[in-house]
Amino acid sequence: MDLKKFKTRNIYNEIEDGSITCKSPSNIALIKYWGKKDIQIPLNPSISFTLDNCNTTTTLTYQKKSTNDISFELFFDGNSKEEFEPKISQFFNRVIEYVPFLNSYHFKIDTTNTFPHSSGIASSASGMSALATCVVELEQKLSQEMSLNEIRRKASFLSRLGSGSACRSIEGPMVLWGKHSSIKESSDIYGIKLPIEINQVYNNYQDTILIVEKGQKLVSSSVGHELMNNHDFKTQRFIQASNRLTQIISALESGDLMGFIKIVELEALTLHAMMMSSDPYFILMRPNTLKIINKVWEFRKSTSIPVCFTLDAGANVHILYPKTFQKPIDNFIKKELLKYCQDGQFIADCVGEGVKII
Ligand code: 2P0
Repeated sequence: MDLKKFKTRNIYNEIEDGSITCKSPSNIALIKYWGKKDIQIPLNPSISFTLDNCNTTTTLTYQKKSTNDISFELFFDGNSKEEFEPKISQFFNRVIEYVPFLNSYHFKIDTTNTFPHSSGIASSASGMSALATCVVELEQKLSQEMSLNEIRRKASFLSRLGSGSACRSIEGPMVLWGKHSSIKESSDIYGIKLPIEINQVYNNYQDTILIVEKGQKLVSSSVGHELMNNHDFKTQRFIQASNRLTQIISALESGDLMGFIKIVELEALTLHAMMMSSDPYFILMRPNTLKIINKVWEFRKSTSIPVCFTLDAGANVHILYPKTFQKPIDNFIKKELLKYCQDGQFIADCVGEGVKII
């Protein structure tokens, strides 16, 4: 693997201080990443929709210093957040060999999310991709050597070192991360905009996120990934994910919504089946997660509206559908599903275009 191209080359500009602000979205995987090796190398390729409304805005303020070490302070919604510091520290330590100029600055990181921290929506994808993009923008100010494509690649590459799924948040509307035989540009070390002609039925796809359970989940994704290493179904699961990726690409190109729905729901249930059959085993779905799934199936059967669900590593349910069906689905959600959400909470989101410099 050629990692040299991700190292900072020349620094031309002397910059004392300043700030950079980036806004980066979360993403929802359709083919799931569950299992990794080494430093954030996925054991199977994954595909995601980039989201739009669930995002993190991060301002990175930098000030030149004389010592040569990593130095930062972190503020979340204006308050100092020590509990998030280890994850940021780990990020800086992993990326420093690619962006050694970070050692010459003290950083203040100010971050806010559009979604509530305790809503059960993972903030690592949007948070880490926003921070990584700020870092790459600073490099560009110092060196002015990268093309837009190189900036995106490097932002995705560094994001991955912070959190695997974060590397899928740089671009939109769909991103592929992980080597797959049918797409030669695909890579294990960064995400790429899915290089296929996506059928227009997927334009402006909607994702209503039903908050079944707020708060911290009982088992972290890192532990879940780790448990795949000795999982009984490991070999078959990674082959299956690659095969499903081939199938979903075909459904995305042809506009075969029923084929798309089948793979998306299978992937969601397989992800949770992996958790339920690992050692130790665990369940992140809640009774209301299952009630919602059954209601979605009943509604789809009785109306033939192409709505489906997917799940993240938690109890919340993402309801996915084409924009054309917004009205009947809004009614369905309001009448039949919100009662299963904690405090009736949900987030109306849709596919988006990735990170933005503000
Ligand atoms: C995904 N998830 O593809 C899968 C499906 C959750 C369910 O990637 O350890 O926070 O930082 O690489 O990216 C969540 O795991 O894990 C995740 P790390 P990450 O979106």
